[in-house]
Amino acid sequence: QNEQAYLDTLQDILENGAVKTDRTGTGTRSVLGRQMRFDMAEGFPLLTTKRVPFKLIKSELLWFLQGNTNIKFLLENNNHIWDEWAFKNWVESDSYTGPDMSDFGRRSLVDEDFAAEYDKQHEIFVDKILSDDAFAAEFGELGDVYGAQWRHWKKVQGGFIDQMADVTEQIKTHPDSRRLIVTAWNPEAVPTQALPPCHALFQFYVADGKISLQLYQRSADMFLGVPFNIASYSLLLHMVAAQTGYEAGEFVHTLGDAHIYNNHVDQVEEQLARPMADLPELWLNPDVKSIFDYTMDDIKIKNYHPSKSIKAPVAV
Ligand code: DHF
Ligand code: TMP
Repeated sequence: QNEQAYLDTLQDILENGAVKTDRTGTGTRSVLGRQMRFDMAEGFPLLTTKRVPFKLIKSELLWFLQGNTNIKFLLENNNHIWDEWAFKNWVESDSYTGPDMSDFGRRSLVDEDFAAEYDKQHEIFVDKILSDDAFAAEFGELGDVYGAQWRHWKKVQGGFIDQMADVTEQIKTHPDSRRLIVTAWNPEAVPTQALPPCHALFQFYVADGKISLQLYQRSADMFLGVPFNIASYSLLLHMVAAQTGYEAGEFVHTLGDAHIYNNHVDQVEEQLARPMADLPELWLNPDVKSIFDYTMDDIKIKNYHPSKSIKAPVAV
C-alpha cells in the first residue's frame, strides 16, 4: 500500500536523522534527500493511520489556484492553517497596540497564562479579518506566496506569467515536453513572503496515456505539513488529468530537508504503531471545464475510514 512509503520515511528519520537545530528554535531530527511514490491506481493517498482533514486541503488548493494570497478566503472556509504567519506580521507591525506577542509560537507551549492571552488576540485578529475589509487587505496578506507565483509571476519587463494556465495548455499541445514546470521559488520574492515556499517546484510528465507529477519540496515537516502536501498535489494531479484528458498516474514526492520536530516524536511513534486501512477514492465533478473552475462541492472523498486524528503543535 502507498501509505507505507510515508511510514517508512518517518521510521528512517527516527533511526538515521541528524539532531539539527532550526529557525523556529524547536529542534528536529533530519535527513537530506528522500523520495516517496504514490500510484493513483492504488487509491487516493489521504493517510489512514491518522485522520487528515481533507476539507482544509481542498480550500487551500482552491486558494492557490485562484492566485489568492490573503487568508480571508481560508477563514471564510473555516481554514486556519495559515493564521500564525499572518498574525505574526500583524503583531510585529506598528498598528498593533495589544499585549506583547513576540515569539508567540514557543511561549504559548510553555506558559499557560500567555497561551490564554494568545488565543484571545488570535480570535480578535480572525474576527477583524472577517469583518473589516481594509484590515484584511493589509494584514490578511501573506506576500507573494504560492498563489501569486503560480498565477501571476511578475516579469522583469512588466506584466505577468500565468504558469498554471501555460502548463495546462502545454500539456494539451506538447504532452511529450520535458519543460512542464511550475515554480513557486522566486528568489526576488523570498524577502516579501511570510514563509518562503516549501513546495518549491513541480513537473508534469505524460507517458502511456497517463499524467504524473513530481514535486521538489525543499523543507518537509513530516508529521504536520507532509500529509497535507501529499494529498494536495495528488488532488492537483487528478484535476489536471481530468482537464487534459489523461488518466492520473503517479505522484512522486521528492524531499530536501525532511524532518521530524522534537515535539512530534511521541505522535510519530503512536502513528507508526497503527494499522493502515484501504485508501479512499476521489470524486471530481466531470462537468467542470477548467482547472480554475472547481469549487468545494466539485471535489469529494469517498470511503475514507482513518484512525483518529493526532494533535501536535506547529512550529512557527
Ligand atoms: N510550518 C511548519 N513548521 N510546519 C508546517 O507543516 C507548516 N505548514 C504550513 C505553514 N507553516 C508550517 C501550511 N500547511 C497544519 C497543516 C498544514 C499546514 C499548516 C498547519 C496543521 O496544523 N494541521 C493539523 C490540523 C489543523 C486544523 O485542524 O486546523 C493536523 O493535525 O494535521
Ligand atoms: P523553513 O522555512 O524554516 O524551512 O520552515 C518551514 C517549515 O514548514 C518546515 O518545517 C517545513 C514546513 N512546511 C511543510 O512541511 N509543508 C508546507 O506545505 C509548508 C508551507 C511548510
